[in-house]
Amino acid sequence: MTGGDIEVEVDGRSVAVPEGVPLLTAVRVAGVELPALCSDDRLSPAGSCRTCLVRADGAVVAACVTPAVSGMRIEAAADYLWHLRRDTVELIAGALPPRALTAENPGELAELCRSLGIGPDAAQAGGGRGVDHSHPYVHLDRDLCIACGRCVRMCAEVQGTFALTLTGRGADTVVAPGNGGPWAQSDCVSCGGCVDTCPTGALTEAGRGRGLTSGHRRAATRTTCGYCGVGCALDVVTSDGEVTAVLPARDGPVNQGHACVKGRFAHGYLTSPERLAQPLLRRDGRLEPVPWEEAIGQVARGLRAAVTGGGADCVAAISSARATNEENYLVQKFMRTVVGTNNIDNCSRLCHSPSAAGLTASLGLSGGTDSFDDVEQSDCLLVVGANPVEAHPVVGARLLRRVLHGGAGLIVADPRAVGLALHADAHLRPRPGTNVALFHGLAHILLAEGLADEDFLRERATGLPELTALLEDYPPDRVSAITGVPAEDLVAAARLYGRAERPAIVYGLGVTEHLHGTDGVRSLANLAILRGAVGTDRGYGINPLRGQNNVQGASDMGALPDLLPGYGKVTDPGARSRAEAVWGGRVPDRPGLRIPDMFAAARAGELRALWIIGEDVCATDPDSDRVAEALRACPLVVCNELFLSETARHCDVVLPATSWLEKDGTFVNFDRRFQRVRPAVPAPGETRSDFDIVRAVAAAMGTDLGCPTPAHALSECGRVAPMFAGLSHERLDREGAVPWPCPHPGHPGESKLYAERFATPDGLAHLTTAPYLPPGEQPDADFPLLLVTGRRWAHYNSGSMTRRGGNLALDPVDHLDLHPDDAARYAVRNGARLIVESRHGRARLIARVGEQTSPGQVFSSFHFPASGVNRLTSDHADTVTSCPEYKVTAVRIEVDPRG
Ligand SMILES: Nc1nc2c(c(=O)[nH]1)N[C@H]1C(S)=C(S)[C@@H](COP(=O)(O)OP(=O)(O)OC[C@H]3O[C@@H](n4cnc5c(=O)[nH]c(N)nc54)[C@H](O)[C@@H]3O)O[C@H]1N2
Ligand SMILES: Nc1nc2c(c(=O)[nH]1)N[C@H]1C(S)=C(S)[C@@H](COP(=O)(O)OP(=O)(O)OC[C@H]3O[C@@H](n4cnc5c(=O)[nH]c(N)nc54)[C@H](O)[C@@H]3O)O[C@H]1N2
Ligand SMILES: [Mo]
Repeated sequence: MTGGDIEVEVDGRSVAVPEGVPLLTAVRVAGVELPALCSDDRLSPAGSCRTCLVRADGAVVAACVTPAVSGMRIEAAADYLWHLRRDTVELIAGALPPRALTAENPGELAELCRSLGIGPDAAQAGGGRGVDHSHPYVHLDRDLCIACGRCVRMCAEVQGTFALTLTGRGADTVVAPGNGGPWAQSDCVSCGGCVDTCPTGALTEAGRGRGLTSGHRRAATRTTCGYCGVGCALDVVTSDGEVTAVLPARDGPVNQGHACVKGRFAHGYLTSPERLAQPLLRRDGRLEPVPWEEAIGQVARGLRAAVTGGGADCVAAISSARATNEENYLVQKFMRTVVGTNNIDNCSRLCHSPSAAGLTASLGLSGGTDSFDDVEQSDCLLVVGANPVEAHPVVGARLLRRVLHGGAGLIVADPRAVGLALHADAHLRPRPGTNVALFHGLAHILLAEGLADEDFLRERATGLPELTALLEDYPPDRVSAITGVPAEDLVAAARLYGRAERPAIVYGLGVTEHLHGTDGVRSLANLAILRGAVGTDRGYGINPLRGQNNVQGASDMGALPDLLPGYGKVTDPGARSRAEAVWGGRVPDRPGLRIPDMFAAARAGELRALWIIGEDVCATDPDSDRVAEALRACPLVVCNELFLSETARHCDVVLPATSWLEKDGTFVNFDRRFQRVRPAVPAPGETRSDFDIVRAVAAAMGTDLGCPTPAHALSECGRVAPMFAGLSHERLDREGAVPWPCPHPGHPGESKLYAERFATPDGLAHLTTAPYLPPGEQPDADFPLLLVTGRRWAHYNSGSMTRRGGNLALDPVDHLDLHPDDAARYAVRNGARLIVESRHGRARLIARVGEQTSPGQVFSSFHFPASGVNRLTSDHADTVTSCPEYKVTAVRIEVDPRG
């Protein structure tokens, strides 16, 4: 018994439980399992099905909704109670058609009936209420619905979407989408939670995922999702070498049984007829299938010729944040030791490179400061320039839960009315590109109102006098003029953050993808430092929602032009010699080219070979017409791809690669956890893993790269990078997830950073005094609207995987969101075909009129390369890291005269 526990008696046995828990819990503690068809541990109790009847202090009650009171005497196992419960279950089953209890429908109700000796003939109802099969992934059979409401509560309480309701009366009550129309047109975001909790099979996964038994689940392959950086643990059920279903793991450390439309359902790409199955080689201008040996030979000869002709720095590679740690480790090792150049980068450049640079400068390490489990405990969440409801849905759902049910305050800073903003205590809508002014404005108020932690600032931080002087220029009225955020909202938000006991900052690309993205990250970190809310028990620091499944890992592994595995600088002789000792070769000491510099070098005729591994640069890099120009100018362009992407079309050699469901290795998620990736299905056609491809190219160039398996590669990486020395596949197989830094095998990893000191050279947190500077582009008379680009929930980046499967039905095109005022001004109807032009290029998008964006601002996704959104974006980039200014482009729109 612990403090706050009470004692109750269950069938004569005394048990201790926390006061107020439902009797169902107490009975389970006593070892009696009750049927409970409307109950799910993750949901609030409903007490609607009456199958968990017990007798408590003389009265028969539903155990799931009756709170335990000290000294209560509960009867649970008596025969007469089992009869009562059996009768109730029989009554429920009797209202269903026979198919409810057949072997093809192995749900919780069917299993319960079997265990209670209720035969299939108990279900005799006629049915006739019909089905809703409008949705690509979730199917409803109304006749099997017992109106237990689990799906409705799942949608509201776990997912936070509120898409479902119960309609009808009495025996006709049935689940329905809240909009009253078909499921496919509802607010459902296809997380699959309703299907998971449905006890009867009324809600099932469409297609092969129907009718899974516990046996299927036990035989599943545990892996880590290969879409975004949340790092959901998934159990992949297969049959005949194909994926049948992907189930979120209940013991997944981040997802805790939840998933989203991508990880759970977007695996149709695996078997797409467009999937590349053979290497392709350009001959007479056309890409033609060739045997592997020939393709690899061509790449090896091409790379050697480039080095011979122009030196090692004429070769560059872009490694993939979609690929594993081990693959990224090997790619950078190949470039540094076999080619002899530091020209290696990854898509972190386009994404959170300002986080890496900014957090390192302010606090010392290139990662978020706290685990998400801790962040979730915060009493005040400041979510800045991130839209987790769409881009990190499992995190979005957890944050929403904390706000709606856990009492945390929420401040959202985003120009758009994103999902979380609807539930925020304060929603600040800065003009895109004005973050630095916004954060300085908040800092000004923290200082002015005495909300800074003076002891912390004295002992653990540096730069306060300089910052105090700078902040004089950022009083609320001036900041309001720059950002457009009303001064009183600034004050309200600063007070919420400033007075919270344990505030946490969570942020996204709305901070980084700007001309002054690194200044944005650093001035945001200022707020946590001012409050002493980082590296202490007085807050949960500052945490980027890293984007790709393994973008943290790709950088951790040294797929960067200036940094080695574990973030040793290539210019640091100590770091180089540690790597050289393990690799047995010289490591070049000159930092290499960043992605945009690679393209510039190609256009200038200075790059002779470029190897692109899993990035569709022609679709997703900015000013994409100029990217295509760079590829055309480069004599040898090779890519590893799943599909004939926009980039692959420009390549000389295309190597068909395996994807996350087909390979072995590890990913690092957004809160720095290493987790295992395991092949669930065999590699299709002649595809090979990026790991094997890099090794084969090295072998063809006469070098054995070592690391015969991914497990060897991670171990070797631990020898180069002390912060990963404690990690191995074997350990991760045993423990599931381990965060870095993890310096030795017995070390648990540090989920919270900087408890003792910051990892900066002087051990202090560094406040920045970077002033606000305007964004690279401004609207003017010719280009009067400000375009922000970003994500939609159903698609993933270039869309190469999510466009090939059911997600296409959920969201078939890139839309341009615009405010009704602008729609009226430019005579644009909802759904109109638009031509959008910037100073750099032109795109075609479908108008969506609504109030999510402010007047004068428009928003579009970039998930359909054919729409050409990245033709619009400019080559302005963060002045520190070259991260593109994707979030600010001046555009004009017109309705396409062709209709
Ligand atoms: N469904 C889906 N999920 C994804 C992805 C996907 O493509 N689709 N991609 C993954 C990747 S690679 C990444 S990096 C992450 C990105 O995840 P997020 O960072 O959440 O994504 P974005 O939608 O690009 O941008 C976030 C927000 O920044 C806001 N914003 C723009 N400018 C400003 C500004 O000046 N100030 C402030 N405060 N906010 C601003 C935008 O309005 C937008 O809502 O998502 C990952 N998850
Ligand atoms: N306008 C605009 N553009 C943006 C952004 C924005 O906010 N606005 N965001 C930027 C950001 S944050 C990012 S991260 C980039 C993402 O841009 P990309 O990295 O180009 O996008 P992805 O679609 O994730 O995937 C890249 C390619 O890798 C392939 N692939 C998937 N898995 C594997 C694998 O295991 N091996 C190999 N070899 N290939 C694989 C896919 O088929 C796909 O073609 O986009 C950037 N572009
Ligand atoms: Mo990203």
